[in-house]
Amino acid sequence: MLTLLTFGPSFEMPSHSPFCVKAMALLHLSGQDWQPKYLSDPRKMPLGRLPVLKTAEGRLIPDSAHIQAYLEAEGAAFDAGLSAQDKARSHALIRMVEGHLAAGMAHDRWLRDECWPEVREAFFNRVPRMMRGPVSGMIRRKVRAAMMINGIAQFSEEERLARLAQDLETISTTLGTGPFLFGERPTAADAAIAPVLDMIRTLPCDTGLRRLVRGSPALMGYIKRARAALYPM
Ligand SMILES: N[C@@H](CCC(=O)N[C@@H](CS)C(=O)NCC(=O)O)C(=O)O
Repeated sequence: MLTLLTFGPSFEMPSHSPFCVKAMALLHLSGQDWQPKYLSDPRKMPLGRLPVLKTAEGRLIPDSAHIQAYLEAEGAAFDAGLSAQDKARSHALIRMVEGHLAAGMAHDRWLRDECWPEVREAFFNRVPRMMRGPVSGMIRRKVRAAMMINGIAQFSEEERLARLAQDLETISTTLGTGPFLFGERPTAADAAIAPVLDMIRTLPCDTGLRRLVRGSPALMGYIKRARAALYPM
């Protein structure tokens, strides 16, 4: 039995990390037997992050892309039937969403004062109440610094939203009439991308980014299909 070391559920999602939900979706699609093990502190993990897959032999595999490669080596064919051109588009889309759109979602979770109280309670609920304020405040300061370095927090609200809207339009255009990004059945791109859209949909406060996703019938329909196919809860 495989064990996925993952952050726990929050905001209608099976984990608060999009990379953990991606790994869950890949495991679900692979048909392998697996179970989640919830952690809140990844510092002792091989890369200091989650998700990490623990194999039946006890090997630890960090990073959702390495987990995907492991499952493929074990026989999963997430992108079966895709042309070389579609595989290239899939790769570029995943990089766009994991490198940019996910940062926009994380920006709204961590840096918006209207969202922060609910995010803090959801993400730090294992920290004793007395310590929750200082611990979460320290981590929030680190996240803010990282988002300035990344650049996502440097833009005005209008500029940031315009850039994120281009990502959403790219996803909608690729989706076309669907049902999934590359046709009739979900592929690795859906496993990586749908959780990020779903996390924008379930942001705990009203943001411009959330309004863009909720205001798109195409994206909302896609998220609903992807939830049912990839991480039924
Ligand atoms: N490239 C990694 C990214 C994983 C990642 O960044 N995980 C974040 C949560 S979304 C993490 O564990 N950060 C450390 C922390 O929260 O302490 C993957 O695809 O798995």
